[in-house]
Amino acid sequence: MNAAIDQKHPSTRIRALFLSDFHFGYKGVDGAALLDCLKSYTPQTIYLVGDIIDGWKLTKRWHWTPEYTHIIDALVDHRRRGVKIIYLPGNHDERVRTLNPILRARFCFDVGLRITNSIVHRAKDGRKIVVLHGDQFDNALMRGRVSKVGDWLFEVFSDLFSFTPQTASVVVDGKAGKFSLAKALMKKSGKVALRMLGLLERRIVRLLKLKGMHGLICGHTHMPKMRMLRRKYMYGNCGMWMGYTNTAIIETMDGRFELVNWPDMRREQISIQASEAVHIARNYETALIIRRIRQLWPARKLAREAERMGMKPL
Ligand SMILES: [Mn+2]
Repeated sequence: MNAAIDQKHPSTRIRALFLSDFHFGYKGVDGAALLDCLKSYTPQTIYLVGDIIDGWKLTKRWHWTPEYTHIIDALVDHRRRGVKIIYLPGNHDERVRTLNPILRARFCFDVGLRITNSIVHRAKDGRKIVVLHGDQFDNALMRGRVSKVGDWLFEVFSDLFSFTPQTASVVVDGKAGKFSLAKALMKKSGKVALRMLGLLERRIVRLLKLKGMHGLICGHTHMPKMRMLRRKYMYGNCGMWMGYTNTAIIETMDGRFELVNWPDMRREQISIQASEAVHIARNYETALIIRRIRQLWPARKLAREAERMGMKPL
């Protein structure tokens, strides 16, 4: 498959494309399906709804396939054609949230990307849709139930719509630590998982009501969803691109929100070095992005080695 956006490839114009949870660095990413999805649409705006890079995996061990580079190239192609791209970091790529603001601004300018923790998308019919990764709800979920009004008000104001950097720590049993809701949901019994998802939906309704919003689109749970909560609030979950279910949310030109899915197109995963990943990039922005990813999440072994030799990792 040619990585360039093929002019002959029929591409549907849409208002917005919402994608989350690519987890680059994880070995089961369905890059072929994701690339096909990106080539199938010409959106006005692309929202990357977090966990695009799996920094937790990358720092353990560098894993990159040629498809990752092609996907970033395809995004850059869109950008060059005037598509707005907004990146909302998640808990697996949380280092983007804590990036030095000056560095971040410079990088965003260089690659034509906007990075923010949450944003309001205006639907065609005027509805205000909050877009964020979704780990912002984790602390509340882990406590088991929504606590006193004062408590959640404080959380809503401090966690969401804030410019303060957030880290991916969640308090579990009194200890702050890295936490993956998607994993927790998989491990819990069906009943407990359902209760947690129910709780999540209640939290969402509260937030939307409080903020005067009409809907929310997030990722994080890896469970694709498109439904109305209390018949009033739209809740969309982008799902993931880690095989089995490949899903995205689109807003069509006439303003309908739809969950779309792609078949499993996974092929054998070839792992390439960072230098090779940069080398095969067609756009210089792509090379810049991959270099920045490498800097943000250096593999531990490599970082140690570079330090020993007095070098900065690529
Ligand atoms: Mn997540």
